[in-house]
Amino acid sequence: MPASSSSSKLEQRPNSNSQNRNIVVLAGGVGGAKLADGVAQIVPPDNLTVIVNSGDDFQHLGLTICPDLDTVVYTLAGIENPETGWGRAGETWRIMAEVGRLGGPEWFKLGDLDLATHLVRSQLLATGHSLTEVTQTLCNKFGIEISVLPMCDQPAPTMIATDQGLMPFQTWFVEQKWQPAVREVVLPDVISTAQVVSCLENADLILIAPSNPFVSIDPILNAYPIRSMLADLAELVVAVSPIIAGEAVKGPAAKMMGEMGMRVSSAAIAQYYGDLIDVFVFDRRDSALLNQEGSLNSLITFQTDTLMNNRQDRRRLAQEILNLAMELLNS
Ligand code: FO1
Repeated sequence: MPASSSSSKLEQRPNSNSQNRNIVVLAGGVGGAKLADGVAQIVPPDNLTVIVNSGDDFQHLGLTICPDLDTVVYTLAGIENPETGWGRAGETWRIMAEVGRLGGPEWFKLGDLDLATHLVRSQLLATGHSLTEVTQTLCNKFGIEISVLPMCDQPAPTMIATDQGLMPFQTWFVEQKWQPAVREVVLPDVISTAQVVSCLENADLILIAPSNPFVSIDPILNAYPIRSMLADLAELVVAVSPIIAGEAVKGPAAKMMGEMGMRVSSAAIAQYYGDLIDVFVFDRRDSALLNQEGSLNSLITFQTDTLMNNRQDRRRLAQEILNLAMELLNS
């Protein structure tokens, strides 16, 4: 909803702290997973839902691979690979090596432990379970109590229109190492799930994680009716910038901005989200730039250290955002 309407919206909520507010995190891969883990360290599991991009899902080696969902699940379970942020810690690669020896594709690295997730998920999907149900099953097995929901149950493949033609997201991102210049991100029309709609209806606070706005957050918003629910409902929407000092914390967000004709800055991210958000959280290193660009109108802004190098950083950032949000919700 427009930032200018935020005060009337804030008045609709009774006083309380983050312990009994319903919080929803919209997340892509690594950045989303880290912020979700920070919030999960503070908020009781029943009050937290993470809605995850499934636009990067694809079929590979006959299996359904859901990279962002798995990154969120592994991170919340504390078993993510600390070097890459995706995949499993303590991974071995015997099957991939043998796939390569037999002439199979090796460009997308699937570790032996990670492959077990793809095998079980693919088998459950093939026997009629929805992606939402399968994700719940995997969360239970990994001991995750909070609710992790895919943005939709239908396949929702993100396509990237580049100077070398239209290609599936993972072809562009991993196989082509996000080098072909991006002209446009092409998103299919998909419908979200009853579970997503219900958690958004009950949300007090929605956090848009510092994930890539174009290939991680937009696919979620594009799953009907998520974008209109964020615009129309009375919850507070807070976005965290994935850009620090003109660079993406991880991945191609900054490169894409340049290629799509945007300024590469935190302010441009805030303007991109526009009326959808009430509060914009950005890194201290960008304060001068944000003041210079000075076109954020009535948006509430909050500056802090947004880098999350360890679990304490995740918790600190989440706590600062929750403190601000509770102050606004209770004012
Ligand atoms: N990213 C890579 O850059 N190279 C890989 O080989 C790769 C394998 C991979 C396997 C499982 C998984 O869950 C994620 C994986 N990723 C890999 C990351 C992933 O493709 C991207 O980070 C996301 O799709 C973008 O958010």
